[in-house]
Amino acid sequence: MKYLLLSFLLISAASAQTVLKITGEVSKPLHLQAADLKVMPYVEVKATDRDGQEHRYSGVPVIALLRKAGVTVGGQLRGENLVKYALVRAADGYEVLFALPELDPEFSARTIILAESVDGAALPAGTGPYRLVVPEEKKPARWIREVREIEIRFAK
Ligand SMILES: Nc1nc2c(c(=O)[nH]1)N[C@H]1C(S)=C(S)[C@@H](COP(=O)(O)O)O[C@H]1N2
Ligand SMILES: [Mo]
Repeated sequence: MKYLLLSFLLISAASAQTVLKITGEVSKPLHLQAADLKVMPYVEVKATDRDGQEHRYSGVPVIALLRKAGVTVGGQLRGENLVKYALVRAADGYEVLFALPELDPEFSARTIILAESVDGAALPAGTGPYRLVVPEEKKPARWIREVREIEIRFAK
């Protein structure tokens, strides 16, 4: 009985874990759990991986995450807000940066996603649970694996 209770507590604690933080210049800082991401809009994009093959990735468009956190996108992406950027940080300390217009469909024709699956399967350990997929980028250096945080900052 004691062990049953203990495993129940451990399982609840594990499933309540924050998987992604959105911090910095946002009106609503977010500590999202896997279940919060599951109910967000999902899209599928085709992109060419490092192996030179096209794959189907699915996940949440980064713009949807920014809107949820109250980042100045869409009609608010003008004036001084044009010098804000998103710094994306991974479990291994790797970081990549996007200017906000790169992530906003009013500026950019490509949809950058926080992918959670490739060709219908979950991303492998060391890559997932979430990685960015940046379609039409000639090299995948910004396809950051094991994403943990998106921090919005002012470049001044
Ligand atoms: N977290 C994390 N993501 C990362 C890197 C890294 O070192 N750490 N390297 C990047 C670089 S330089 C490349 S080329 C691609 C390689 O993607 P792959 O692992 O799918 O081959 O991952 C990118 N994402
Ligand atoms: Mo790379």
